Formats: sequence, structure tokens, C-alpha cells
Amino acid sequence: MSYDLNSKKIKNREKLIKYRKAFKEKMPMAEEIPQGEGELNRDGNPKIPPGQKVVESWPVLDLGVTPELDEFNWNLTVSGLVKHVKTFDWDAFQELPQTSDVSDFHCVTSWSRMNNRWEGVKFIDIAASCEVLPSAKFVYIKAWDGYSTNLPLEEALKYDVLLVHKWENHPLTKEHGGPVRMITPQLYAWKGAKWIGEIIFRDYDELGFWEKRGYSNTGEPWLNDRYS
Ligand SMILES: Nc1nc2c(c(=O)[nH]1)N[C@H]1C(S)=C(S)[C@@H](COP(=O)(O)O)O[C@H]1N2
Ligand SMILES: [Mo]
Repeated sequence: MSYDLNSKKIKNREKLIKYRKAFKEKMPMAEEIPQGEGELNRDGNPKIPPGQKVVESWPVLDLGVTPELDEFNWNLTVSGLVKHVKTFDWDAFQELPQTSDVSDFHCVTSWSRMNNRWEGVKFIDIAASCEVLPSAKFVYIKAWDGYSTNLPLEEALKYDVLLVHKWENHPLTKEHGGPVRMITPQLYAWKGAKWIGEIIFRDYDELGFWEKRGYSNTGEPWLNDRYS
């Protein structure tokens, strides 16, 4: 097998990289990429990614098992390429810097829920608290229902990637991954594990549950990058 540098997928990705660079440097943007509809959001992407429909309610999507977790028995272990391996219980998690943000949630099955108000901890603050080593390049995540997902460290460290425990000013419900789940607003929502249990920093990539079953490893909503 060999890759084709002229493939649409690689060309589109190259365009997106150029576009993001131009947006960051406030340079004129010639290319009609990324795709989508609406005003540009704070990341320079059209508000609604291509092929998405905005919903008002928040659907539940998972493997069909809801682990019995609450503030008393939940915990999160951070390991791999870190200086300090740590397990956070609810109290330790609450002691991390708390933040709030409003962001959009895009499911690959084509619904988007916009302007969600979240409270929680930035992924980057967890990474800092465990002192991630420079050799770490990927993140592998395990959840308490047996789910897993993976992402490049660079994506996980984006400012809006959070481990949330409140949605719209209420504790995150069990069905949506409470007490604590991850969100990845700039990637499809499957990259954000509900009932998050383990974060492992690695120098190699391993496909997670859906990535192994044909979902794209990158999952970029504004490239319509759904399947591998
Ligand atoms: N632990 C776990 N996390 C998960 C999933 C899952 O099955 N188990 N499904 C993913 C998918 S495909 C989506 S779209 C979102 C759905 O989150 P929601 O049910 O809160 O809408 O969670 C993601 N995180
Ligand atoms: Mo999804």
C-alpha cells in the first residue's frame, strides 16, 4: 500500500493547515476551506460544519451501558509519559483549576448541539499537573463502560478541550457521562469519552473503539472527515 499525495483527503488537509495558519496570523484567506455554513466562529470555522443539523435537545449516544458512577466512586488515572502518575478522585479533581466555556458539540451521526455551557477542567491543566514528558505525542483514553478513543496530543491540548462535570449549570447527568466526561469541540464528539477513567500519554498512536471500526482517525468536522 502506498499513499497518493494528490488524493483529495491529503489535498484537503493541506488546505486546512494553510487556512488555519492564515487565520492565526490574520492573513487573507484565499482557499474555500473549511466547509460549513454560517458566520466564522472563534476558531475561524463556519458555525455549522458540513452535513450537520442543529438540534435543540441533547441526544444520548453510547454503547448501551451506563456505568454506575457517582462523585463517591468515580476516579481518573493519568499515566504513561508523565513525570507524575496520578489518580484523581472527585475531591482531587475539584481542586484542579476550574473553568467554564461555551462550545458546540458535533456528532458524526450528523446532529450538532450548539452553545453548550460547560464547567470543568481544561485537559491542558490536567496534563500540566502530571507534567507530560516531551516525548508524548498521542493520547489514549479509556472510559468506565469499556469505550476507548485516541487523539493526537496537539488536539487534546487545544484550549477548549475540557473534562466537564456541569452542563447548562447542572451536574452532568449519568446518561451524558457524569460525573465527568471529556469534550472535544473541534473534533467529532466520539473523541470525547463519557465516564472518563484513564488518560494515557504515549509516543505512539493506538486506535480506539470507533477508530478501529471505520471512523476516521482524525475526525475533523469542517473537512467532513467522518470515515477512514
Ligand atoms: N464512554 C463512552 N464515551 C462516548 C461514547 C460511548 O459509547 N462511551 N460515545 C461517543 C459518541 S459516538 C458520541 S456522539 C458522544 C455522545 O455523547 P452524548 O450521549 O452525551 O450525546 O459520546 C462519545 N463518547
Ligand atoms: Mo457519535
